[in-house]
Amino acid sequence: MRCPMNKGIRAGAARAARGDHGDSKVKKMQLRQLLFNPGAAAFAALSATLMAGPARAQDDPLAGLDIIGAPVHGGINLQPAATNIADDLHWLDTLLNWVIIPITLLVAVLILYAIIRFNKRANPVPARFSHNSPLEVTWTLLPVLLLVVIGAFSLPILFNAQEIPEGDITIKVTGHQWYWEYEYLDELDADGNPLRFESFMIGSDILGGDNTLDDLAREDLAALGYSEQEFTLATDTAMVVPVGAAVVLDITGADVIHSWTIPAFGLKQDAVPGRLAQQWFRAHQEGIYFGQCSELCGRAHAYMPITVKVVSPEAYAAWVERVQTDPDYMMW
Ligand SMILES: [Cu+2]
Repeated sequence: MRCPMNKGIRAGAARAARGDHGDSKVKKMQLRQLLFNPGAAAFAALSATLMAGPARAQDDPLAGLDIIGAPVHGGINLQPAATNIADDLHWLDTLLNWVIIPITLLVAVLILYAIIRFNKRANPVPARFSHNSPLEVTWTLLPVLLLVVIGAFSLPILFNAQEIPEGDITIKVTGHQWYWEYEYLDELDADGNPLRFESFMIGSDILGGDNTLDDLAREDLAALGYSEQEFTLATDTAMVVPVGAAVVLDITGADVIHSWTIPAFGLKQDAVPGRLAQQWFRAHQEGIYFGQCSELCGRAHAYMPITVKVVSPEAYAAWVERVQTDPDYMMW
């Protein structure tokens, strides 16, 4: 298994080659090793190679999470709802299906009936009337009534999604070509700055891959506990939030318009440069949830997925502490 240090260095080198001057953990890690203790760095790399798998599983506060929010082969339904907003959306979806499916069937039956009953052979002498007031009033009022019913149920759900509560946690989400950046406004890193990190697709060119499921991507997926099934969904780091907490997102774009989406949260928000859009969610089930950038944003639009890990409040606190005290952890 290739060690995390190599990966970090590769990632740092790849970013340096792109002229990316982001203040990343990778660069800090790289510099620290080179400047202070190259020998120890080599030893650390070797022991990390030997220890990475089991050590990570034991120590990682994020270990043992099930994948909940992901597409499945042959699936046609919505992903399981993991927030109150998604619960509401699923309920509304069911209601709309009860409205739209009978209407579609009714119209289809009427068309079929008209084709069979009133074709030239079956009905050689057509009737000459052109108006039927009761019928016209009915087919105008009934749809109006249906729209009022739909509006009465959908508007409260829309307002609930759009009214941003006081957040337990506020995270600034920035879309870049082609990765996401997260800044926890309430949590500090080891240097006393707001906790900030980037999130790259496993196997992406930024991490030294070529956006295909090659050997490197397979290794990294396995090292981070994912299967090949999660390729183009899983990222090296993830947004981590505690279950049950109100999470407020300030979403923006750094270059072009992106869109931050987690289907299982019922959440989708354009990330527009120069604007700050707010969204919120309260996840009610622990697990891993995937999403993908949902605004066509350039060459590697398909390769900037989103991973959110919903954990217990204790695991969240342990993760924050780990991030603050172990600068190498963020890559993992
Ligand atoms: Cu994008």
